[in-house]
Amino acid sequence: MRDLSEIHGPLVERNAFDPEEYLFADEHLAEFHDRGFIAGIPVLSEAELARLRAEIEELSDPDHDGRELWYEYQDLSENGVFQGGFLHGSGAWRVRPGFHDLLWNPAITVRLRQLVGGSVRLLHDQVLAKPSGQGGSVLWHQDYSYWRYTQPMCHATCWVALDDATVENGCLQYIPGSHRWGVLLPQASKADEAMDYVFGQLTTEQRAAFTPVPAEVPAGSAVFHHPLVIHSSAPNRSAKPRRATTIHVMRDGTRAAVDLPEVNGLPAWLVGGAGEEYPLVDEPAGSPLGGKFFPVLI
Ligand SMILES: O=C(O)CCC(=O)C(=O)O
Repeated sequence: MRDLSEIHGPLVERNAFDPEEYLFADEHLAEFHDRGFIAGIPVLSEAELARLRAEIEELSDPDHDGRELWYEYQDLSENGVFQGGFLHGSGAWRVRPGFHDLLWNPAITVRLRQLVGGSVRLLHDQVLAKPSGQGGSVLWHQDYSYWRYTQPMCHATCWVALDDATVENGCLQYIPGSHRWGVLLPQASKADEAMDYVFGQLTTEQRAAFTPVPAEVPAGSAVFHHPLVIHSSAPNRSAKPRRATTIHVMRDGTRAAVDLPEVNGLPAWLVGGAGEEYPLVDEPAGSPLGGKFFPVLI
């Protein structure tokens, strides 16, 4: 099938829009800066939601058309970095038109531009689907601890609920204010080491302030979060699925810490080069990120 990452812009042309319509109000921005996230922002129409749900259904079949285009794909039988059954993939925008066009949804891009303070480039997307009664957990982590290969840190994430996300089905949980605690090392890979990993890097005051807050949001709405806010999600213990997709972006002009070779035609960053601990420096040695896999979204 056609690789949709060749097309930088929506496949289905959108009506002209007024950015003012989507901008965060001052009090929302203040909440984001205070807590490191803001939850429950409507971003999808009913038609977009239905389309993404239908596409995720197709993508859950490991033999789907376009399987070879994903950056990473773990079906439910693989544990990968997640615990228990979990469909996880990165690169859905290359594989299905709904996920492709979601990247240019102004209800998302206008707000991301506001958060990163300039023109926005895709870093990568993710599909995260926890089936009913078995879907796995995501351990406490900061996103930027995996993204040190992109510098400086001017990143933001939009996580979009494709089902109502609740405590019971494993919604995101955040530690408000933890985006001010600095950059942690990448996450431990085993659940029983996860708290040691986080707590081992925190001060006594930070440990005392480690109070998770669930971000329950309705289907079709989003949570926007800061690259340093500590978050996790618990297994899906409900009788319903918890499907979501996430868009991670960086400000245009972000550079690679160092240039890495390609792996199977993809920048090595996108296929597992992420766990390295690149030192944060004023002048990264690598090139500005751009080209086929890092389109400008707004
Ligand atoms: O969907 C989830 O459960 C985890 C998502 C996440 O960690 C993220 O979007 O940064």
